[in-house]
Amino acid sequence: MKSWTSRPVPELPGSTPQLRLFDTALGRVVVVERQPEQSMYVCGITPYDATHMGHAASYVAFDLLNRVWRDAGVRVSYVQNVTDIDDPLLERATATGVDWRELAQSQIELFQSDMDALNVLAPNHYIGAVEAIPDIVPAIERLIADGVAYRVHGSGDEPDGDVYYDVEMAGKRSDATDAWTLGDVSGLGETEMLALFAERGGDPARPGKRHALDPLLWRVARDGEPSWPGATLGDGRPGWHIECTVIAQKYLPAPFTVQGGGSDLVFPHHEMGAGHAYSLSGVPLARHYSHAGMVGLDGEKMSKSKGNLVLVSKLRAAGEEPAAIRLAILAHHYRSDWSWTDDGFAAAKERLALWRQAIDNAPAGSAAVLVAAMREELANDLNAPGAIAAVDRWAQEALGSDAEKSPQDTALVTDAIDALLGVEL
Ligand code: 5CA
Ligand code: ZN
Repeated sequence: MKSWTSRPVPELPGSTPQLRLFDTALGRVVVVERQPEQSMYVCGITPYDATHMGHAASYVAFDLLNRVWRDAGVRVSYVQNVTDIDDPLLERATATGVDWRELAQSQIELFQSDMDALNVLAPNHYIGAVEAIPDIVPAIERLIADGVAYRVHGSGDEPDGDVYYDVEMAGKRSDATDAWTLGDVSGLGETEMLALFAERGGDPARPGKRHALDPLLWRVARDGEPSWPGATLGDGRPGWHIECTVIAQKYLPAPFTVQGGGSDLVFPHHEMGAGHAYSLSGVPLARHYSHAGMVGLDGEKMSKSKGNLVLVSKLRAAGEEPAAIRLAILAHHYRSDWSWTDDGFAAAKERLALWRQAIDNAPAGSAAVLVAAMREELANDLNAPGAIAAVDRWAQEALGSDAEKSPQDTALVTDAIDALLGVEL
């Protein structure tokens, strides 16, 4: 699928500190080993309602990582999926009387124009679940052949043949130190897992499963649902976790550097994806798992059912500047849960105006110090609020200073705010 187009990123002089990043699976900040090429997979949208502030914040978070790596002169191989077939998309299409393909297409276009507006660098590969089906089918066939996946008999309204992943069997397959067992990514106990599994698309009570937490790999065709050829699996459509696993394995090295998404993806999505990948390849899917906090509205969870989604496209249509939206997001550490508020947005607009007022006043020699401070903050687990505070201090000084103004420093600060924070002054 076609991706959007990245805007150019200015190059900055000087050297960069080594990146430290919080790793969800290890539960602590780790040093990310330097490599000439880094690779990341960031879970993409399910295109039935794009792009609310929570989505936007998760992509801006990993855009920071992308920018920190690029600033260090590293090539970044970046893959993102789009879940263009799944239950929520079909349910929304049915509820609104829109063809599911048209709904997906329109929301993907909206998402991409939002990402472009927010200056989020584009992935190298943007891959739909539907286009990945020819790769997903043989992967599931292999899991069945290896005894870590099984077909479930039909019961009630359910036909024969849905395929599930056997979490217990998969966890026992290897005692290598890097082998996957259930809980390795999320660190959760079974009771917590069961609750989240049911909440986030799993079907713990499906009759015939070996374990309540076994996730769906292949759903055989039902009347009125779209389906694709599945070779020995029969016509059907893929489960959610195998989609991301297969796309990541096809387009990225094994293991790739960082698997990213919002914290609601830790379990079951990234847990199961790590299991599928290990079962398929015998090596971990990713070296590190990284998750962005959840964004709410005025202290409440942002959700369709509450009708409190803040959409990037709506703000843009109301004439709000995307750079201010981005700055409002970056004012929160990517790992914290936070709420979008009118006050927060107003503060971001004021800040942007202040930076613009200060930029032509750059005192000679001030820019290199600021760039070093911003890099140090971002290398410390992508501390954007720290980097913003450094720019704030610089701007106050620039406005209050009667030192000699330096066009070179103005240019460097402009470039640094653009390259590192993705904010164009
Ligand atoms: N298509 C799957 C991933 S493969 C999916 O979760 N799609 S999504 O549209 O529901 O979410 C897209 C991304 O936005 C995910 O990383 C998700 O964790 C993140 N996200 C969703 N809601 C929020 C929220 N309220 N706050 C922060 N991030 C969110
Ligand atoms: Zn995913």
